[in-house]
Amino acid sequence: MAATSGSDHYSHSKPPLSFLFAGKKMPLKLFWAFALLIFTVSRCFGDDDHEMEEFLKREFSLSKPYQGVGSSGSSHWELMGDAMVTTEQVRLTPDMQSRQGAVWSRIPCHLKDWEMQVHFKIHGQGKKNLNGDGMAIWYTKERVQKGPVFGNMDNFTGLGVFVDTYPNEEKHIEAQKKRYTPRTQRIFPFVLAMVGNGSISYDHERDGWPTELGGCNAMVRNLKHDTFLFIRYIRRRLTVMIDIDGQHEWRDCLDIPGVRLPQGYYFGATAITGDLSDNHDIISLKLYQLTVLRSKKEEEEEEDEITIPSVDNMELLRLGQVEEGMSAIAIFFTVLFFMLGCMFLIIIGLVVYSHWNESRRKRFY
Ligand SMILES: *[C@@H]1O[C@H](CO)[C@@H](O)[C@H](O)[C@H]1NC(C)=O
Ligand SMILES: *[C@@H]1O[C@H](CO)[C@@H](O)[C@H](O)[C@H]1NC(C)=O
Ligand SMILES: [Ca+2]
Repeated sequence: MAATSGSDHYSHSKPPLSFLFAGKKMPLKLFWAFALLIFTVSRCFGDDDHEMEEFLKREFSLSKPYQGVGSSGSSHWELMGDAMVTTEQVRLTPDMQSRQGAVWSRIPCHLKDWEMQVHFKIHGQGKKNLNGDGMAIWYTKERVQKGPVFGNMDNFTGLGVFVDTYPNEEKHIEAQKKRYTPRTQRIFPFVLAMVGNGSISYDHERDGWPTELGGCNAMVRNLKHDTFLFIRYIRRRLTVMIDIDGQHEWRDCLDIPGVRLPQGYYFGATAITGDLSDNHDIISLKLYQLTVLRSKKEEEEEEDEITIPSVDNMELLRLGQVEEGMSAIAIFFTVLFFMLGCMFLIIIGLVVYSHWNESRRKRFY
């Protein structure tokens, strides 16, 4: 097994500190971010990255020239549906209506900490919002199942990271001629993560909002440069980053602790088209094993084996989303008013004090 330091991409393996503050901005989170800042900074510089090593795991990776994929049982990867291999890519769906395709690993993955780097391309003839429906990267118990969730079955068990290119909910509400008040300011294409436990359904009409763990906008269609998605799972922390600007820089998409995923699940990639379509291409999937040193305490915490996927504090996470409307501008004004308020109080205090001082002096004379 070759130990690699990875492609160019991997050279910036240390996330910047802005990591903490990026993504959804909201006062509550900001408060916690500040509260945790010192702690986290010391951790970042302490153990995290320096003692982390990466190893490319070839048996869970898929790259050119895709030898044997889809044609022989000896390949580690299996094609399904309308997926096709060419010299340049694994095309999950062509830019045609009502297609679905997938590529699935044949081997269950028993790694504890890993990172999947997805090199993908979504392109087609359709103008903005006249394309669909998107693709997904999976780490699930089930494999090679057809279905409505970006070409995979509903009620799946495990992790799905979706690149949703079509805003179903918006269109649905427009069609009903209701006034559209966005509950969340989602801009499509939208990347989001979901953890299923076998009985949680993906709400297609609402673009998965009810089960969303977090997400971000990602303008990934019809780009000239390469586009990447990174899914990192370390110490039960799920981090998704994207690199879509051609700058070889990661952008944080979501970062959630307490994500419990069992070992021994399968990696896969799927895509689907409906009335609207796109080419959904996988150029490579690279899985890195991450070797992370754990403290005694962490080891003890992670001792009991996970059998059903779940996310800690899902309710709090959902609560966070309700407050999501708070934009950067709103935060700016909140801070501004807070500071003005403080100044006002100080001035009042000074005025009261000087009055009191004066009247005291008067009393003395
Ligand atoms: C799956 O999650 C849902 C919602 O959190 C919960 O109600 C249900 O009991 C869970 N099912 C299993 C099998 O754990
Ligand atoms: C998925 O689970 C939900 C809730 O448990 C159930 O109502 C639905 O029929 C299931 N769908 C499929 C396709 O199994
Ligand atoms: Ca959608």
